[in-house]
Amino acid sequence: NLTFQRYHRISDIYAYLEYLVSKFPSICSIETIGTTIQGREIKVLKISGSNAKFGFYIEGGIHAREWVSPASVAYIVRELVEYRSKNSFAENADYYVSPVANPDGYEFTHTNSRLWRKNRRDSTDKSCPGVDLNRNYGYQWGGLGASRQSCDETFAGENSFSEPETQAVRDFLTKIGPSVQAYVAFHSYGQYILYPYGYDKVLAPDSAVLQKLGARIARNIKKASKKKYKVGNSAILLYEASGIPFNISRNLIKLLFRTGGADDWAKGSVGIKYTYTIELRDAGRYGFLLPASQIEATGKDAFIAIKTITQEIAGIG
Ligand code: 0X9
Ligand code: ZN
Repeated sequence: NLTFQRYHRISDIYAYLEYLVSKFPSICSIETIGTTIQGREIKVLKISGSNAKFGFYIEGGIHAREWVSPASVAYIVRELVEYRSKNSFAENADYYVSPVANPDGYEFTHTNSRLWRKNRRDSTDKSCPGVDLNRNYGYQWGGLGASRQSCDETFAGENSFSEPETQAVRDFLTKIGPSVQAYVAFHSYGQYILYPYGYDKVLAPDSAVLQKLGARIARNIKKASKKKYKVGNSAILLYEASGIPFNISRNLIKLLFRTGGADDWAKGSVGIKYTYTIELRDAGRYGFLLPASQIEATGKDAFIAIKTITQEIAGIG
């Protein structure tokens, strides 16, 4: 079992998944979808619905330092499995849950450097390791907002899908295929519900639907916790949030778009209709260093998002 009173190492999180499989073998199974550069497994927990009509992919921890993301995804898993009887909406979907999409980076933030973001790829000159996995996906890869320099926090990698961590997700989603109708990536921080695209200020198909559903998620969270989440297109909303005026130099604009994101790929290449990136708590006071006392409440926000999206797709909202 897992406590939500503190942040956990990856071994604890994986042990919790294994525990669920042993205790609930009829609904839970684990697939190792890949291996990281340092040899760690990338695991996906499948939670099967008795009346499943679609697949729902949930990703946490692609950015190493955003600790509340894997913690909140683990919280979601507990609700969907251990408290299943009071969450009957979950029978409508098969959930595929990847709590730690960047295991090497996540462990590095525990052992070496708390604010590390990227994976642990060695750079060619060895001085600046790490690729930003959320700039390494193959939709509009290598454009604005993704660096070609290995020392940068947003280094996109040598090529799209150059990293085993992004290859694993690509191959797995390609394999499970068109049944997947929802993709949610949890990040922190800022309290934003973002929908594609992020590579430029352009709207993806179904944007009106995503805006409306996003607003419903935000309303449900506010009802439950009083916390405010802003909803909008990724590029436009984050641009506005930066407070930078629109008539600025191309140099600055470059910093505001973000190409090669997992969400843009899920939407643009795979065609997953309900694709969101959700930036969890807080709004900026503690940022990445969110106290563990806020894990439960933040996990609840994340769970409300999963519940609201499932209900919408299943037509039981
Ligand atoms: O920049 C990111 O990767 C995400 N923000 S974070 O502060 N957690 O790093 C936002 C990603 C939004 N999606 C795209 N821009 N594609
Ligand atoms: Zn992030």
